[in-house]
Amino acid sequence: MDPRFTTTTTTDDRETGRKTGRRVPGEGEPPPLPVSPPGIRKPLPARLFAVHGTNAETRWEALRGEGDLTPDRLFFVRNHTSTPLIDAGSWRLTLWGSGLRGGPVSFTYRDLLAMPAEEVTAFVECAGNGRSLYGEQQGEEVSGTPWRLGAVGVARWRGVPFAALLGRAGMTARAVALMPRGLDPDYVEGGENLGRVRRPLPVTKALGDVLVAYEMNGRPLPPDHGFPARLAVPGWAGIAWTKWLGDVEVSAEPLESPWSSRLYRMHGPGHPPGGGPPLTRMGVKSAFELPWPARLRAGHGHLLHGRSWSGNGRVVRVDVSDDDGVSWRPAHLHGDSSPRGWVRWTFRWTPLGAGAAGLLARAVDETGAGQPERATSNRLGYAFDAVVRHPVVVT
Ligand SMILES: Nc1nc2c(c(=O)[nH]1)N[C@H]1C(S)=C(S)[C@@H](COP(=O)(O)O)O[C@H]1N2
Ligand SMILES: [Mo]
Repeated sequence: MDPRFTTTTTTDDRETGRKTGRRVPGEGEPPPLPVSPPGIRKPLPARLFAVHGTNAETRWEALRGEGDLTPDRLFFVRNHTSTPLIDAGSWRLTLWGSGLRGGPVSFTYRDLLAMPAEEVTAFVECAGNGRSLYGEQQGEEVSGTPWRLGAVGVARWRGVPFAALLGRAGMTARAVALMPRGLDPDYVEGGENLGRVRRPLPVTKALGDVLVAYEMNGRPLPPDHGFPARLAVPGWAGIAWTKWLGDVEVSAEPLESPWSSRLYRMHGPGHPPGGGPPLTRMGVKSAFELPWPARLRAGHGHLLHGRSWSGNGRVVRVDVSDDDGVSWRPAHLHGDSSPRGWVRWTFRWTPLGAGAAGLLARAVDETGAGQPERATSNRLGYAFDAVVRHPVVVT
């Protein structure tokens, strides 16, 4: 038995989601007990978030009435372990490795703030967003955090172009791989210690539109989102967006980690042995700002709201169906989709009879990519990009 619990009884307080310890008279001070979920610092009211282990998923109905940017208080959190509290004064970002002209080069928080900054409005989305739909819609068993569609958020990120930091650190033409690494605790999976979260980033992407971001929506990054600095990798899966960035290996040789060699690849029938290529760009998705299931009155006109986004660029068209995809009507797009963010849309719908119904939305982006009827099966449930049937109860 865990020795921390030998002198206390533990009750699960369902109101607060906290574990509370009661002292046994005559014993020593009770040790600090874990909160639920362990390691996320911001409040996670059940109205706004669904908690899955160490992660918190945004409820789509909570985005109703919000603008293009997802506020921090609604932004999903995907933590392999827990949010570290980092002192910006003593923090250093160190670049090192065989791809640099000289030895390691460190930057302070003040160094970053003093460098020329850029901003990008972009979504960050977990590669596993929509994973539970593999089961719900396709009857496939997959493993991983059972997100619905709330592992995505859009923010305005401000920071230093990664290219500028690599230049200052003396990256040479021999560099072929980068390995950004977080300062959060080691990740242990099935008894195996995989070390700190790290995943190779191709030099070509790093020299493109990647920022070492220190602001989110005009404020310093909140602790849960990577304070003091994280990568912003527009269009790419969240795993590339290293939070609590501590160091970057710059290598003249290719690099790999469990997050590139095994995780974040498509495995299973139809994929190469060992998995497909590392996942990078996210596909096209759409979601309604409605509870799951939604309850709507029959015979009333409802103005439905939703959002669509794509890792390839702007969303140019969204259609909605209330008859399981037999017929489609265009949604009204509000404003121009930002190329790296999402587009908001509305659709007027008057359900006729009471009973169970479904609403489908599908988007097309500027490259012509759309949303298929079925997503590509894979054992770890990544990259669910199919049209989602949002369940509705008409009353
Ligand atoms: N250091 C570190 N960086 C990380 C992670 C992590 O656990 N540790 N999770 C990654 C994953 S899988 C995702 S989807 C995004 C989530 O970003 P958010 O928590 O700010 O929404 O952060 C990425 N960066
Ligand atoms: Mo993720």
